[in-house]
Amino acid sequence: MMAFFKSIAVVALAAQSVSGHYIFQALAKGANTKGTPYQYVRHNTNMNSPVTDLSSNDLRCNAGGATGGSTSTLALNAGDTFTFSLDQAVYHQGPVSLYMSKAPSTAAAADGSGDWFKIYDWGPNFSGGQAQWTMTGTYTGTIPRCIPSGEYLLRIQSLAIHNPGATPQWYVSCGQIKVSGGGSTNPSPTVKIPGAFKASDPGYTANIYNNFRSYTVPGPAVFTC
Ligand SMILES: [Cu+2]
Repeated sequence: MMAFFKSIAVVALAAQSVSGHYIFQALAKGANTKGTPYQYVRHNTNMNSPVTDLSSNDLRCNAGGATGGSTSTLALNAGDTFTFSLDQAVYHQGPVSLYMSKAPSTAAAADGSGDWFKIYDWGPNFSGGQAQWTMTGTYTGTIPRCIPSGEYLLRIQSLAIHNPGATPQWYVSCGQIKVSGGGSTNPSPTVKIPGAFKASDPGYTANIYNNFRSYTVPGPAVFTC
């Protein structure tokens, strides 16, 4: 019986890998909330097959995510929590990070070519003697209280480094948000995407299976108010 069930599981896993990777597909206000897929998150056109080119504009909001299309913009207050949820839990090891970029006009019209700042990293926890990554189906963050009010792209990325020696993979989605009740601090440091990530970044080339005791998440330092 065990062998029978095991073979079913293997078939299911194979089907899953054919149908595409995990996708950050929904954004909602609140902690651990599951929103409606693609209501506030831009569509991708690649079944979330990962972006692997460090010079590609697809690193901003994924393939097909350069414009808002039918995506709505979620109203949040500075200091609010929000949650990105996926169709299935992240299953590749690597860091997950949150970025924001203020839209020149509306979030729907923003192409992600402006300045980005990072608001959170889920890096590895080494306290158990072995690296533990946050691999889950919901990622909750907080809008910094001090940033200016206005419309932003809110971006989440999973950098998959589960296969040392192969090209790391980027799983990316952008949400559209309108922040009210903000402050007057201009976030820093800022980066451009592409440009923020380099092939020489230690966190990009890390071998997570060999003497893996420390890790630096690629990208700028996390901005805090
Ligand atoms: Cu994969």
